[in-house]
Amino acid sequence: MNVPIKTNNLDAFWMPFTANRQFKKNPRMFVGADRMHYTTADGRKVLDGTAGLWCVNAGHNRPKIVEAIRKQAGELDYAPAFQMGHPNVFELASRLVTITPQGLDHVMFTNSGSESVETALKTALAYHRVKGDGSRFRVIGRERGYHGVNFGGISVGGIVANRRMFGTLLTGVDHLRHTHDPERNAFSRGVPEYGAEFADDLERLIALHDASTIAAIIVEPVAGSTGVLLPPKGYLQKLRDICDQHGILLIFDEVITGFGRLGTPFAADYFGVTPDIMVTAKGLTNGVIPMGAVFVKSDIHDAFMTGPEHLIEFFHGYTYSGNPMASAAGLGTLETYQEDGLLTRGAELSDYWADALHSLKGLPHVIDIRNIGLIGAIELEPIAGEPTRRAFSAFLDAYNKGVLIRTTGDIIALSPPLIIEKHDIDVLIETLSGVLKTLD
Ligand code: PXG
Ligand code: PLP
Repeated sequence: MNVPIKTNNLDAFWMPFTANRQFKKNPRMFVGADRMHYTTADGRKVLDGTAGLWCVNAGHNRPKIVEAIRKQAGELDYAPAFQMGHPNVFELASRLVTITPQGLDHVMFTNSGSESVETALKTALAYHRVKGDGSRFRVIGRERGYHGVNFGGISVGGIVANRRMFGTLLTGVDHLRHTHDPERNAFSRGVPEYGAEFADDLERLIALHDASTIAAIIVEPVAGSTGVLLPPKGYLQKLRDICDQHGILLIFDEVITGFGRLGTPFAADYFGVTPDIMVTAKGLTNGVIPMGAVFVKSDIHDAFMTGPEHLIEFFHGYTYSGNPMASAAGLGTLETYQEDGLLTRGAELSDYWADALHSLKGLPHVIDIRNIGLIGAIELEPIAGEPTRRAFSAFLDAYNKGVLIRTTGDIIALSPPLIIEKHDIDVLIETLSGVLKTLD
């Protein structure tokens, strides 16, 4: 039987993290993209102030990436991920570990940030177990943390709306307090001065649970999704020290901060603090083909490499782990980053970026502005009784005025492609200024 295809029916697709009914009444469709701009279905150009969803770090339609994917599709479309290999994934892994912080010398591939988080948590638990330290079964996250949407990730995550519908989640999880302290730190330029002591909250959890039960803690070095919360000066080093003292693994979730976002290859480089496990995705392939990567220190990897050689060392992996198309996109992306110097370009622009953002101080409803590398956030006073409405109006107005921004709660988040030029920053900020001036 032929099923008639009804075109332009928006009903079937249940969109992710979207106000579906609002969208479908008034759809916003992109049909093209090049470098800093999207093209809408009605032919308008929209400046990409968010690098897609924090992932298109090299900008859109980059020839090296496009060509790598085209070529790969015609050569080797898929190879089994388990017990078989293909050259590109080994090349990608080898090249990646030359740019990761020292010691993070082994990498497992996934297909998203969420899967990378699950992989990291499972690796941490299994590591202690293979070392004969199986009583370390707890994982610690942080309030307001975002670690994707799978069960492990929402268990260690701390965004209430992403957790409350989903039952008991993982057991044996606890949370550090978050680091947001607007009374002391509002309108800080870059990393805030106050709050290193928030890391002592880990000591509280250790006193409660005993270190011998804790496998790992996972934090975003800079919390992105919750609305850009920066670590206070000295905070991450303090976490590192406490973890070292107690044999707890430190996991950095660098899904957003990885691949040049802060003006260094990784946030670990920016802060001079190296985790034991580093979770990435997004910028790894410039967002073009889904892929994530989890980097681990050699002693973690080596702890698994025991026993008879014909046996599988770690019972974990995905059908598409390191698949040829994603690996090709990854190689094309790394080449593009290298050619354009994008992993450090943010450092050159970050002062200009900070000045531009902080020029919005004093506009109506603006209660805080935060910046680091090429990330920015503008926090708005919520409309009483109607949280998120004000920022969502700003999002719609900015889109109509030709600029794509992200909002989370009543916070506007910005994270443009790292190829952004000063004149693009001017357009972005001038447009936003116009939006804020007319916002209810
Ligand atoms: N960890 C972190 C730190 C993230 O930011 C994930 C894990 C999950 O990645 P995947 O690929 O499974 O989505 C993320 C993703 C936003 C926004 O604007 C943030 C993310 C994704 C989409 C939108 O807040 N972060
Ligand atoms: N569900 C079923 C029934 C499967 O067979 C598989 C993989 O073989 C999965 C889920 C997991 O899929 P993936 O490896 O793409 O994550």
